[in-house]
Amino acid sequence: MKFSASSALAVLGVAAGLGLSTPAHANLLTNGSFEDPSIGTWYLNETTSIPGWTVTTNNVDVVAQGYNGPSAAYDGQQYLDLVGYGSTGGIQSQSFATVAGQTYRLTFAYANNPWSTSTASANVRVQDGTSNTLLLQEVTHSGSTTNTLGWSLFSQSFIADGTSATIRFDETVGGGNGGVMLDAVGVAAVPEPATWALMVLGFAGLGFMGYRQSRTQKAFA
Ligand SMILES: [Ca+2]
Repeated sequence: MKFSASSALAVLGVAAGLGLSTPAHANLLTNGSFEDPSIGTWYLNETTSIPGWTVTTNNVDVVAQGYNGPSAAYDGQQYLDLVGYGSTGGIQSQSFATVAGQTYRLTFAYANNPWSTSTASANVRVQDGTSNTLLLQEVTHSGSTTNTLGWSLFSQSFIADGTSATIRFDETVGGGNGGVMLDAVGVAAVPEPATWALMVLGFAGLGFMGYRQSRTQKAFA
């Protein structure tokens, strides 16, 4: 097949029309970065009510950057301490729509409460609409300080088996002042092979157009 700039444009047009022109994936979670509501610098909000989330065990802390010394949030100005007042804590995301058989990627940043010398651990679990577990893993963190929380990054994929799913976090190790810190929780669909094929075609077309342009410029140089 002869590949022309116009056919490259057609491929790009098709890809764009299908919403596949960029590999950027929309986060299916609301308030995954715990920025809503803004609680102001230097404050901590011990709460059982966070937009987009249900507090399932005890209470949790939404923490504003600056409260734990100069250490920074991973994303934005606020993050979550999975243990509020007490020694346990848990949260569950709102239900989000899924397509059975589609692969999704769960990503988040985690650290541990810098005021404790204890290691902190939490279970992260993805459940389908009937509470079957699609992904279960324990994350463990230590060494966070008030200067730097030393955020670690979690990234695991799961395959949906129904029309909805939820993410939940449950503190397992740490106790009072030993909570796991969470930020930038996101879920996004992983592009399917067909999508990648379209994008590769699109990029090939762009490369070819660049080649044609440079040849044209040379011809006029
Ligand atoms: Ca945040």
